[in-house]
Amino acid sequence: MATPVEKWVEEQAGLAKPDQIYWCDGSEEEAHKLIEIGMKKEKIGDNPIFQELNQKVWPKSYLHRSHPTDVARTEQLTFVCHPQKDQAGPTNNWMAPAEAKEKLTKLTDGCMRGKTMYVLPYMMGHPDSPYAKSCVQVTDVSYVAVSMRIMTRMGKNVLDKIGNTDNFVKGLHSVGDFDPNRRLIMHFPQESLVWSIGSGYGGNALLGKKCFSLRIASCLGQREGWLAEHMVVMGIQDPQGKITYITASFPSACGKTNLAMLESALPGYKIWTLGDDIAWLNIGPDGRLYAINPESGFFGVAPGTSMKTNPNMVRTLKKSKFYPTLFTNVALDLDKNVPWWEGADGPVPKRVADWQGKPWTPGQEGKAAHPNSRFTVSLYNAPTLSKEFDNPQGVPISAILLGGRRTQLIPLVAESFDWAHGVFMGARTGSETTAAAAGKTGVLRRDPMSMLPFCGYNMGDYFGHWLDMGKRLKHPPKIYAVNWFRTDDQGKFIWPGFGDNIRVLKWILARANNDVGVKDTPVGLLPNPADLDLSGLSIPKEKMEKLFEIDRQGWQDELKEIDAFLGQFGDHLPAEIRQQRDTLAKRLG
Ligand code: GTP
Ligand code: SPV
Ligand code: MN
Repeated sequence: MATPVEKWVEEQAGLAKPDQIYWCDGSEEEAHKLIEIGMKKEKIGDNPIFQELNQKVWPKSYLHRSHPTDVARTEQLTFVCHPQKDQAGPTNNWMAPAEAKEKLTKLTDGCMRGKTMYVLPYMMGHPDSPYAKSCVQVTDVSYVAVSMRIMTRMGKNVLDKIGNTDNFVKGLHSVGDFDPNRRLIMHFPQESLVWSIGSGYGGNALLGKKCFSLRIASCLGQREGWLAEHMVVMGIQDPQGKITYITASFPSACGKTNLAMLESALPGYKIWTLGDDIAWLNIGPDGRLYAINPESGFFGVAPGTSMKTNPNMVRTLKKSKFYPTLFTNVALDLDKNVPWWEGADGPVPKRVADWQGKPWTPGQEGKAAHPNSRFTVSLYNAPTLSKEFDNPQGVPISAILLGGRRTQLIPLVAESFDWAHGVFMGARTGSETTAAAAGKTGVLRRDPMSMLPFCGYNMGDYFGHWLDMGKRLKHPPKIYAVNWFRTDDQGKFIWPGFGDNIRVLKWILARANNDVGVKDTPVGLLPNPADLDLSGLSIPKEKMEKLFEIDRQGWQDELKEIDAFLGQFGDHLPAEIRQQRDTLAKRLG
């Protein structure tokens, strides 16, 4: 008798009609075989899927060039297909499930002819974790199969775990013909199914990542009483050796990876990494909030990564424990056969091929590396990996940071008055768009808890769920709004950021221990200037003041934008959020 997994795979194969089906076991040996296939057999246009890089300088590393139209998440082609539109809310694209499936079925019919269907059994979370979920994705490209081995815990054992049950999250993926007009990423929360056609790009194609671990998982979390968040999970070790765990949300390409593994600018402090993109937050038996990272790899932004900004990531990429490491859409130093990107260490190489393989010279129009070029590398390579990473229970969280990319208005750090105010801070968060999603960059939009593109249900209800979580927590973590991105009159970042962000974290630790007081302002509790450790920095006093100024007129304008955004949710917006909004208006005067 076929198991439910086998039956489901057979059905998908019946529709996609691959030449053969290959069940992946997740082993290193298999990864070598898949890379070999990607170098010699599978192609995108004329490009092989993988190109070997200089193994002496970048061990176990391969270059992948994507289809030129397929370089970022495509939010306009992403749908959440609840039975009712209202369940998706005003911030998601919605289509009725039957209509969505009809469209997808047409696009999928025969799409794997002449190809291999890879079956990927994988876990999100440690297999022993009560919070982990078993999943199966099928795909038709070696790049996705290999990426999933890095990003998730993939292996035959997952099939044993699922056994004869129907208890697994389903992912049907095909790159189709890469035609953006025939590209759709659709979610069916009721069936724990993701169906994605026409893209091989990270968030569109590695279905364990945003599609399952955020969009579908957020729906599960709402039903089951937990949160799926676009957050870093990290430990901060102080000079006494005490480790405090926090989570932090920032929108795509706004600093999570950099924060998650920062090298402290202050002596005696050390960061331990558990995750750089996704956190699942559950209430533990002791009434505290516990976080796990369901992933096991980084899919990080390459441009800007260097020994100066993120030395621990450079070390991670050059370490060779886990096979393999992938570079997608970076430029290539043709003389050395090593990856290169804007903001990399050292001088610009003499002969450069851009992300599409064309000759590139400095000063010409367009970047050499795609602004959203990325690396895919195992978390187990990271020198900062926390010893708690494989702890099935996760780590207890003492503070939650909610960030955004704001050149003006939002202070460097503000503590919320209480949990409900913190939820409002998250709900009102705005951020400028980045290259992580297709479309214009630098456009200010509301991005509550950095979840705008990832919340799988009505965001009004999502705010309500956050409020509920706070009420169920015996010891709710403190919530902080942060902003590393304020600029001066010349448009330069005022705050040095990166390793210097430890200074803000140090203040947050001091607050967690009730060691320092605060300044009460209309928008939150700000540090007293003397309590922020600026030793070794030389930021002029008036610039530091700018980082904490309360611009009342600016906030009035902000309030209008907040109102317009929150107004969309109608009855779904919790009364407590309205009250928080009114309190802010009153405090601003
Ligand atoms: P996703 O993987 O897309 O979810 O993004 P992420 O939040 O992990 O983004 P990442 O850490 O890779 O951020 C990349 C961008 O943020 C680059 O442009 C960095 O230069 C910039 N960045 C990160 N940290 C800082 C900081 O502290 N200050 C400033 N000014 N820029 C930063
Ligand atoms: C993001 O865009 O937030 C990412 C990359 O982390 S992706 O996997 O494409 O979602
Ligand atoms: Mn992300």
